[in-house]
Amino acid sequence: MEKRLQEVLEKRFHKTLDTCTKEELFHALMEITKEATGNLKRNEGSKKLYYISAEFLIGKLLSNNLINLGLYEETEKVLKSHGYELCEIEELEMEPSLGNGGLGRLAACFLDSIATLGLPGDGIGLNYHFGLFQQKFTNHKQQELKNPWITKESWLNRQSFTCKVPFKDFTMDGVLYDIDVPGYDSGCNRLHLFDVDTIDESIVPENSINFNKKKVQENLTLFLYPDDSDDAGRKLRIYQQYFMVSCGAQLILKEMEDAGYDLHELNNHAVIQINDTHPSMVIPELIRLLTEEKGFTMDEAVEVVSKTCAYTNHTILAEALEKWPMEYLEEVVPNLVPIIKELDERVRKTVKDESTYIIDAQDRVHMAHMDIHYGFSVNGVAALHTEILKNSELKNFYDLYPERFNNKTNGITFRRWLMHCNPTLTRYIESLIGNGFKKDATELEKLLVFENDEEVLNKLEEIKMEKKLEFKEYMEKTQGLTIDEHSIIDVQVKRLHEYKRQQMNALYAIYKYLDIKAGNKPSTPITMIFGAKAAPAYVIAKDIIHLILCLQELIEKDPEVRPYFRVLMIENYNVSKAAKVIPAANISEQISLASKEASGTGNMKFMLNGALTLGTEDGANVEIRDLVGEENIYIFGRKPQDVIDLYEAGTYSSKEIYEEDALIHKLVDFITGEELLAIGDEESLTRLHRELIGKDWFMTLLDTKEYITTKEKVYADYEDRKTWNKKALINIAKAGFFSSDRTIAQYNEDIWKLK
Ligand code: GPQ
Repeated sequence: MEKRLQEVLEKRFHKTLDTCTKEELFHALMEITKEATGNLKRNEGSKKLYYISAEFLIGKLLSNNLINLGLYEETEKVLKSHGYELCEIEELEMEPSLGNGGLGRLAACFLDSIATLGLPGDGIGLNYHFGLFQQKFTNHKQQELKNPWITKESWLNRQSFTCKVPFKDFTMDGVLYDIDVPGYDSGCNRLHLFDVDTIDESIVPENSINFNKKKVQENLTLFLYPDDSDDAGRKLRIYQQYFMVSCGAQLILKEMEDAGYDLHELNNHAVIQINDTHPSMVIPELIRLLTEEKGFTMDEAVEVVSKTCAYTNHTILAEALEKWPMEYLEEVVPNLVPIIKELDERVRKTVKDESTYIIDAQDRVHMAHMDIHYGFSVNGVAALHTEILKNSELKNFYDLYPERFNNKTNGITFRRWLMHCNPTLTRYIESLIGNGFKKDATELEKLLVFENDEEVLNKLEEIKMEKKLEFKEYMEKTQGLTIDEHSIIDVQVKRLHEYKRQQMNALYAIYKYLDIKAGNKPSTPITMIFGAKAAPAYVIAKDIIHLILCLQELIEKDPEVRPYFRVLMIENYNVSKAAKVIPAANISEQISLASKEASGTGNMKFMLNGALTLGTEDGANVEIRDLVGEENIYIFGRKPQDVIDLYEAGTYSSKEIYEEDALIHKLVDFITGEELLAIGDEESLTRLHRELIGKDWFMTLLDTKEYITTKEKVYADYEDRKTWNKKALINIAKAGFFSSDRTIAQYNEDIWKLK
């Protein structure tokens, strides 16, 4: 590595390791990493997976690629001997935020595991020029800025493949950029990101995310998930989705023909995993291409496509289940309309249950319905979620096709979420149980023999302290906030959404603030950390951020409370910030309304790094509990079936709770009390106050009391550090199940069947 680095630095910059700048060093490292990845063998086989997704939240790649290539430690050593830290160099990389949250990060973890398991499988998505907006806090509010990431040199490799995508009024030329995906000690796959050459980044002003949504030729791939609160935004979403699937379908068919396969046997050589409904139009698009260009009859095309496509559902939230008005499709992708109508007709001929039709009475196209009728597999992303799909949300489909339904509990790649983000813990684990866990994560269970070993438990606490100190330094540098490393670190980081109930955690903060004001000082100081972006058009979510930032300000300025209790919000929470805060956490907040969080994946990352979960009986929390046992997790709140029944009955009234419970009344009213109004914006705080009392769609007040009691118990338990550390060790030891290597092995075993 040293020799190659010197060569590249000399050739490109006429510099050496001792004279170059950090930027030059970064570029040399990127070049060497790309070269090493390019030299890997491609994973191959007679059948190939295409994972189509509107999001791939890959995050920074330098360190992870070095780890997977087996070059990380050597590189670190070489840099150190010349006075550099690799972790400083990796800061210079622009972060590709090509996803919103869990779904996009899952796709990135999956790519890593697919490559690592040696399976031939590529990602297909879009090359957004601006990732998810950059978040800035001004006047205790979220401000959105554009988030460019593509620099002259990047991980993108332009390919020669091109294709034409026919929209109603014009055709667009798709071009392809690939990012290599090296497996850990394995072969390599690719992430295919489609783009157009006519995109004009300059139509977006500085410090803004506004643009003319109607100039599709100039804006098609400008933004990830353009604001869809208006018609133009929704249509742009359809433009993007169709562009992605048409390019993807054309690439797939070309690869199949190039390999000499008969397209009538497409399903023997290709499997397409549809990541939620954003890529669902790949089904009618493939049928269109096969019938219009490859001489297939409609029957032949429908049959082979149905045997090739599989669908993953990631949510039961109604607003996230895409239903496109036929009118929009006619305006954007008229080519697909007759095919979608034909697919619907075929359902109507054989199926009585109207609730499963693709086109509904209001002439809307239900994308998930198309996926289920015309795919061979439907999976949920955690055991509970899949059961809810089968028994309530998609019951009518389960009755029709029980054999298609299967569960694939999500997972995370341990390369990023343990080896990269917590090298100290990784090395320590290795010293205890050897390095087999790096290839087979279930070997982490070997740690269980140390559950009463005081030396080991103390060492775990020491490592946690080291990570807290690193996080402290980072927060100081980036936001000027000085965290007390001796405090208990209690973290809720995830997208801001009412169902995730950050507002309930904020109500706890109010409770604690008032309790300390009343003279009850916690024996160990508490630091509550939030990190969350709210969708730019999601008003209440932004109000919740406002509330948290106002609470932060109130407490920071209060010398009576601040030494014991603080509320801090990480600005611009993203993948690299996740990698910094998660290893420092003692408590992992997973407090969604039971039944609403399909899985969650942050919960898995925290557990793996030795934090204890404080959560509801929701998503993968249930499986975490079953693995670690009741005594090593804190579960509270209303049960999923009760919540489903409550919605069904329509009897939930937050107002009743507010009026009958004096404590809750007090906490909610604090939102619009004089302390916060002196800091914040009356309109925003009043709106949130009104929402909680008048609507509270995600039943915050239902669980608030039990949440407070449980959280008090968690903090009290932290005082017995030895027992706490034992619980942490058990959580780490049991995290192996949540390796995405396991998840991908199951997808392959049950759905993809690649060799
Ligand atoms: N999820 Cl439908 C997203 O992040 N975005 C979406 O559009 C949809 C789902 C999440 C889901 O909320 C989490 O519970 C899951 O863990 C995650 O997908 C991955 O399955």
